[in-house]
Amino acid sequence: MAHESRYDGNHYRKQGTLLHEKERFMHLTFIRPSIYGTRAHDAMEPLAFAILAGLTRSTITLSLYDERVEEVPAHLDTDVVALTVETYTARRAYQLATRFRQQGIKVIMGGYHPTFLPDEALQFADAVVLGDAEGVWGQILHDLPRGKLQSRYQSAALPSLQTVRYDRRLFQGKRYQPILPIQYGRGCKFACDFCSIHAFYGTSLRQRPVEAVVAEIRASGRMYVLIIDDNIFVDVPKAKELFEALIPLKVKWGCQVSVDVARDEELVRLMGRSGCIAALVGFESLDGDNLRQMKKGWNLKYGDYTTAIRRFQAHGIMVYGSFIFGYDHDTPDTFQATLDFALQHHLFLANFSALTPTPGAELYDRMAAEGRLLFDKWWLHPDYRYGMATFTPARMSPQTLTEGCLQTRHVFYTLSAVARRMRHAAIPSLAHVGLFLGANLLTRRELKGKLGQRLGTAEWVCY
Ligand code: B12
Ligand code: SF4
Repeated sequence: MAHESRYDGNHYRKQGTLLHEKERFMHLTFIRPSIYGTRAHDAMEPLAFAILAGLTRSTITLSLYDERVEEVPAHLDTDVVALTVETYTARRAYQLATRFRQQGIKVIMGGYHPTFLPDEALQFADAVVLGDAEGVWGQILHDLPRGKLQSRYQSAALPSLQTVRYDRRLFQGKRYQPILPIQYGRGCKFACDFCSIHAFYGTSLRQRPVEAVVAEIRASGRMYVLIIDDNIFVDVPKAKELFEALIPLKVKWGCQVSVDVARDEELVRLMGRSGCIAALVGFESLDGDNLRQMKKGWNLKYGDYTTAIRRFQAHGIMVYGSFIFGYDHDTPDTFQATLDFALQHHLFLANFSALTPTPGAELYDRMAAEGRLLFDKWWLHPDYRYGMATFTPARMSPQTLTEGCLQTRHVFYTLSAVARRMRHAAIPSLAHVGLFLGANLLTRRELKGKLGQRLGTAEWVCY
C-alpha cells in the first residue's frame, strides 16, 4: 500500500519521513548459502533475515533465497544481495557473490565469518557488517540508494534486544523444519577457547523481554520450539522467568546448556515442567586436562557427567551430547572411550567432531602460532573436506583424528545403536519418541550427505 503524500525532487515523504526515490524502488535479495551449494535437511528459518526484514521499510521489495531449501537463480533482478556468512559457508558465499557482482549487483555480507575476517570478505563484497545488524542496517539502507555505501559497518554500541522484531513472512512457503527457532538472549558467560560465541559477543549478555518471546511462540502456533541461545543459563533468574512463562503454552522445547546447571535440581525440574524435552550439553571431553586446556575446566567443577545426565533424564529431558576430539591429551583410545560413554548413557543424539580452529577464536591463533595448521584457510581450500582434521594433533596423526571421528559417528548412528539407545532411554512420552526417532534419522541422513564433501561447489574461488 502506498503512503506517499508528496514528491519532493529526489525524495518522497512517507508518513513524515523523507524517502529517497531510489530507496522507494529498491529490491533487496537475502541469500543464505548452503555449505555445498545443495539442499540440507536440517534447515531452520534463518533468524538473521527475520531481523533484517523487521528493520526494513515496507517500501523496499524483499526476497529470500535459502540455498538449503531451494536453488538460487543464476541471474537475479535485484539491486542488492545481502548474504549471511558462517565459516563453513564462506567458500559458497564468495562463489555466489562473485556471480552476482559480475551482474552489476551490489553485495553486502554479515554474520560470524565477515565479522572475524572482514578483509577477506571484502574481496568478494562491497560492504561488510561486523557484529550485530540492528545498530547499522538503517544506515546501510540510507546509504545504498545515494551511492554512498561504505565498506564496513559496525554498531558503536551493542544494540539492546528490548525492541528487536522478527518478521518471518519471508519464510512462508519454504520447506524448513517445523521447529520454531527462537532467540531469548545473546552471548555466553564462559569463554571456551574454540568457540565463536565469545569471540563474537565478548562478555556482553543481553536478553529480550520474556513477554516478547512468549508472544512470538504463541503467534507461530508451533508445537516444537528450539531456543537457539548458546547457553540459556547465562542468567539463571531470567531463565527461570522464561520457563515459568512457557508452562501455560504447553509447547515442547529444546535448548543448549552448560552442564553446570544440572547441579540445581529445582531448576532442571522447572525446565522439564515447562516443556523442555531435549538439551544439547557441551561435554566436549571426558578428560580434565583437555577441559582445562580449552578453558572449560568448570565443566567438572559441579559434579560428574553421569550424575548430570541422570538428572536431566529423570526430568524428561533427553541429552544431546557434544564431544570434540583432538585436544592435546586425546589419544587414539579416546574415540572408543567416548563412544562407550555416549552409548552407555543412552544419549539421545551426539556430535563427535574433530576440533576445528575457526578464525576469531583463541584456539585458531594458538594453533597458528604453534605452526600446527594444515591448510592456509581450510574454509576456502579446494582440498579440505567436511570432517577432515585441519591441524596436527599432539598424540595422533591428522588422519587418525579424521577417521576416529568418522567411525565414532558411524557406530553411534547405526540403526541397531539408535534402537538400543531408544529402548534403554526410558522415554516418557510420544513427543519424546517422535523427536528421538525423527532427529536420529535426520542426523544419519545429514551426516551421510556432509562428511567428506568439499565446501562450496567446484567453482573456483580466488583467495
Ligand atoms: C541454530 C544453529 C544451527 C542450526 C541451524 C540454524 C538454522 N537457521 O538453520 C543447526 C543445528 C542445523 C546448525 C548447524 C550448524 N552450525 Co550452527 N548455530 C546455530 C546457532 C546456535 C543459532 C543461529 C541463529 O539463529 N542465530 C541468531 C541470529 C539472529 O544471529 P546471527 O545469525 O548471528 O545474526 C546476527 C548477526 O550475525 C548479523 N548478521 C548475520 N547475518 C547477516 C547478514 C547480513 C547481510 C547482515 C547485514 C547482518 C547479518 O545480524 C544478525 C542480527 O544482529 C548459532 C550460534 C548463534 N548464537 O548464532 C550456531 C552457529 C552459527 N553454528 C555454527 C556451526 C559451526 C554450525 C555447523 C557448521 C556445525 C557443524 N560442524 O556441522 C552446522 C552447519 C551450519 C550451516 N551453515 O549449514 C557456528 C558458526 C561458527 C562460525 N565461525 O561460522 C555457530 C556460531 C555456533 C558456535 N558456537 O560456534 N546451527
Ligand atoms: S559454554 Fe558453550 S557457548 Fe559458552 S563459550 Fe563455551 S562453548 Fe561457547
